[in-house]
Amino acid sequence: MKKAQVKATKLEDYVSPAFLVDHVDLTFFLKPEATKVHSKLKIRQNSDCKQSLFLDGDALRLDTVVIDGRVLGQDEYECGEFSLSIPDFPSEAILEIVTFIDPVHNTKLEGLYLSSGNFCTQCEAEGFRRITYYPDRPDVMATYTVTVHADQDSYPVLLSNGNLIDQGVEEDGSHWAKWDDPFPKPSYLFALVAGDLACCEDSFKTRSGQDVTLKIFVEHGNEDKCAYAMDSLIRSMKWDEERFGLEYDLDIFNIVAVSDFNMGAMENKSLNIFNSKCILASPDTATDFEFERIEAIVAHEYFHNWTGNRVTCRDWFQLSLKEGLTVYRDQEFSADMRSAPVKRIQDVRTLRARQFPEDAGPLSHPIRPESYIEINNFYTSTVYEKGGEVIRMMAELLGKDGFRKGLDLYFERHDNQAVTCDDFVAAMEDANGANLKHFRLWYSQAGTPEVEANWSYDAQEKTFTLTLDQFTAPTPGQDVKQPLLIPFTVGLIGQNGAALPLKLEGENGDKQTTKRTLQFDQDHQIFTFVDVNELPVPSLNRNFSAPIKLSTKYTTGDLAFLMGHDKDAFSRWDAAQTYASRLMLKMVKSVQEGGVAEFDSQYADILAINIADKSLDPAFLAQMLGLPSIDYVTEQMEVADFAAVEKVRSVFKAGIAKALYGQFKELYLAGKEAAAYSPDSDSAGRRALCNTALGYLSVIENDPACLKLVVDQFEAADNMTDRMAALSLLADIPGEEREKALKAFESRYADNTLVMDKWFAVQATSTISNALEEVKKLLTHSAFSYKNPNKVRALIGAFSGANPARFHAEGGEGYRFLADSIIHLNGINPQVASKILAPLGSWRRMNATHQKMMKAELQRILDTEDLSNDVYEIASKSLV
Ligand code: B3K
Ligand code: ZN
Repeated sequence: MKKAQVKATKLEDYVSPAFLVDHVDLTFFLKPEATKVHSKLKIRQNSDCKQSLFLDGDALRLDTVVIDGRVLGQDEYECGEFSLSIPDFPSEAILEIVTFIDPVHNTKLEGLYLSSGNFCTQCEAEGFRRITYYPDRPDVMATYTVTVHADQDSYPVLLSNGNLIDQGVEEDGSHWAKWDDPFPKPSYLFALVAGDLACCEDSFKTRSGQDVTLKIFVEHGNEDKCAYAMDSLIRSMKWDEERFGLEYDLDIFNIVAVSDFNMGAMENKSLNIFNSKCILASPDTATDFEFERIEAIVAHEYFHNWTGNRVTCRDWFQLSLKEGLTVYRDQEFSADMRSAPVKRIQDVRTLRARQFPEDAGPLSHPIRPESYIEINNFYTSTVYEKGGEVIRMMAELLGKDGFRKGLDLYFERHDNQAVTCDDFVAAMEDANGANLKHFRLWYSQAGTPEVEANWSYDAQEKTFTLTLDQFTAPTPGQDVKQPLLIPFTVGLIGQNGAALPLKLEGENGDKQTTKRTLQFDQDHQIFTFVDVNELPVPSLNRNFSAPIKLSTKYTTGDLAFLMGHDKDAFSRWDAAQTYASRLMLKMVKSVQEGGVAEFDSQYADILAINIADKSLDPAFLAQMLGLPSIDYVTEQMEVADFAAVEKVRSVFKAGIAKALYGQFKELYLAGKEAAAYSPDSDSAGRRALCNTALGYLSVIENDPACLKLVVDQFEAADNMTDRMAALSLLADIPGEEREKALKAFESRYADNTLVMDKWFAVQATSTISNALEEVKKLLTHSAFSYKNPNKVRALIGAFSGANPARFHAEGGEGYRFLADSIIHLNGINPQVASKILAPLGSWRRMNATHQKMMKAELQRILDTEDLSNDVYEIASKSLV
């Protein structure tokens, strides 16, 4: 295999930098094909022994190297493909380097590149080395001064981090701006933008009275789509002050939205750069889900100013230090802005859909990985979402105030430093006098713990005994697992639905708590509750207190009871998920054994009770009515059969629809009476319920009245949420209406590239049998481009990642299509190529025929000439 020479970076090999940089002075002369970068670094030695100065570089053309004013000869340094090293570097010196780069041909979108003709940057994790030679590692923190020269007509807006301190115009038609960032930062937080952009402006007064100018820059014509992002930013700033006492620290905060971006957004100090998808929204172009996502991502990036920028990571193995913590913070923010239980349910859905499979597959890694080939491959659901869960568990164990004390101490100790996950946990411990030694295992142990809960009730003794067993299956490189400290929140529910008191055996006093978090930290542990006066139904892992897979001996009666009575909204919803999956798996089994898939109408009866309960929040009810995904159900099978689950799920859905036809019609019509569109949480919840009801009605076969409801909604909708909801239902119903709607949508939004992404995705995820053929045709559509990550994700990513039954089609054509796409993208944008590879790695869960086909495609990818490290790492790990 040609890639044998690739070297992994290991956490255990970490050594502190030999040289530090105190100040960086950069001057850019921007030209699309040959930008000149003059870098002036104030460098000092950081170790006692004399060493060479080693600088990272990638795709740079070196012009000059100067030390303290003296130009070096070519024999005084070594310039390799990815480095520049200077032997015998003085203990302190000013190093100047001039390089040239080629932004217009930078299709990797890392470093400095052009998006719709505007210059922009992406440096995390290792993009700065594609701008100039530098010790490109997060533990080298420096202050920056940046001067940007560019043609004034083409690039009237010139931005970088920090404050604008000077600007001017030259006689040759160019102009310049000088920016100064007083906060020391690692190179990955550097940013530069130059372009012809429109600006929306607002302001914020911090708690201590500082006025901050807020600006959002967008391509001309999009000025009317910034209001929600701006409002989200202001609410985030306020929330962070109130919840965590964290204030913004400069007079200016800029956001720039660009069309070509590898991910959602980037938290560069005071100059956040966003994928336009995560900024632009209007009722006519964005769905409620997108409004909510914009709010969360704007908040997430803003929150990084403290958790990530002021205190950053020592090395990339510590990525979860900033990402897990910031995910937790943005989740808490959204929970406060919207319905907290619904937010929790959505977050768990995401965790189960993305992180659980990752942790159960070939790419499983701890939230603090120990080795990587390409760090960009580790911006994973594990590091982010499971990392967020680990922070949440700490907050649960220490309590809200304890967690706040820990965070305060963390900032007090580490402001302006690059630190480790251990430093974070130590601050939590020290601020609370707690011992989190055992808890730390969550950072180093991969895999999702499987917890089995058993119980018994002794009516005579009035005791309830809960027995918990935990097991974590081996993951690559970790054969033996230890028991984790799992905060396991429980409640006991009496027959009439009342919460019973929870008193553990041997406990003093009359604890009257009805909800408590058990510290479950052994392989096998027994908890005995006393004074339990009646046979209860236990409610377990409430609010998803730990990221585990729970198996219980609940009877269907218990599940039905919890679906109607559990006061913990998450557990109430989860009972529905468990119940529905169980029924569907039973149906699959019966089909596989040659029988028929029969719908058990008892499930519909319990949903009917929920629908009739007018005290339920519509957003929550919509979640209760939402069925577990095909992936979620299939994951519980020993050998995955996506086609069977898809079929059974649609029978199940149709069964509910028929049984509750009247209720759904009523819900739908009641929801439709709502007032004019507003993106707020309550209105969005009403729409979610209404569209869920429509979703059920749409699967009632041979009922033209139902189909008409969908078509009418599509045609009459005054907002994108309703229009898109109807379109995605129509996309699953072959026929004239489908084609008509897709055409109408296409011509209405032909000029809106973001909306066209939705049009691509809705076709890529359609359940119609020839979805792949359609996707292939769409590759030649004028709005599609392999160079734009959003387009690739909307069409290729959505097909392979969110249309499991078509992707795993019998003949293997889905696999071939994905491999072809990855091979093509490898030469354009390796980061995007490797991000869509994961579905091919799930071969172990398939039958032998599929396994063979999937492995062959992985091998074909590995045999590709000039394979990037990004793709090589994921493909090779997926194949073993
Ligand atoms: N920190 C960035 C992600 C960078 C990804 C680099 N491949 C956005 C975020 O997590 O906020
Ligand atoms: Zn982040």
